[in-house]
Amino acid sequence: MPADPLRLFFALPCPPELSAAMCTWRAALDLPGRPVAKANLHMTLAFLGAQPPEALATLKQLGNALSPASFELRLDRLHIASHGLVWIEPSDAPAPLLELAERLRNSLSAAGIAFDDSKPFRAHVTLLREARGSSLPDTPAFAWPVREFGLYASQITEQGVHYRPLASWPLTG
Ligand code: 2AM
Repeated sequence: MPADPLRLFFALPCPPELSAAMCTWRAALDLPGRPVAKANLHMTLAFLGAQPPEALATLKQLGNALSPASFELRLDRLHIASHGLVWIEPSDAPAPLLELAERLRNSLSAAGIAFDDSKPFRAHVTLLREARGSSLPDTPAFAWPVREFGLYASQITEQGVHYRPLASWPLTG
C-alpha cells in the first residue's frame, strides 16, 4: 500500500523573538478572528500541497542547490484578504526575497513538482484567520533578519495544526 501523502510547503520560519514581539502586539489589538499559534508563524515561499513521501529526496536536493543570500525584511503593513485572513507584509519586498521565491518556484517547475501557482507570490505572514469585517490599525515595523528557509509538513494534531520541519537551509552572506 502506498504511504500517505504529505502536505508540504517551503517557508521562512519567523525567528522566535520576532514571533513573540508580533504576538504581544497582536494580543493588545484585540482583533476579532482566530490567531495563528506563535510557533506556526512563517512566510510561505511555495505551497506544494499533497505530495508522495518519495518526493522528499528531490525536494531536499532542490533546497540544497539554492544557497540564497541572506537579507533583511521589514514587516510594516497589515492587510485583510477577502477570505478573512489578516496578514502582515512588507510594503517593500526586498529583491533577494523575490529572487528566492522565484528561483524556488522555477526549480519546482523544472523538477516537475506541482505547487500552487494559481496566484503570484505575495510575501506575507498570516496572523489571524476568520477575521472578516474588522478594520485594521496602524502597524509598527517589525525587523526580520532572514537567515534560513525550510521545508515543512502541515499536520493536524489534537492540539491543532503543527508544521513539522523536514529540512532547513541557511541563507548566507
Ligand atoms: P496562508 O497563511 O496565506 O493561508 C500552510 O498551509 C501555509 O501554506 C499557509 O501559510 C498558507 O498560506 C500557505 N498556502 C499557500 N497556498 C495555499 C493553498 N492553496 N492551500 C493551503 N495553504 C496554502
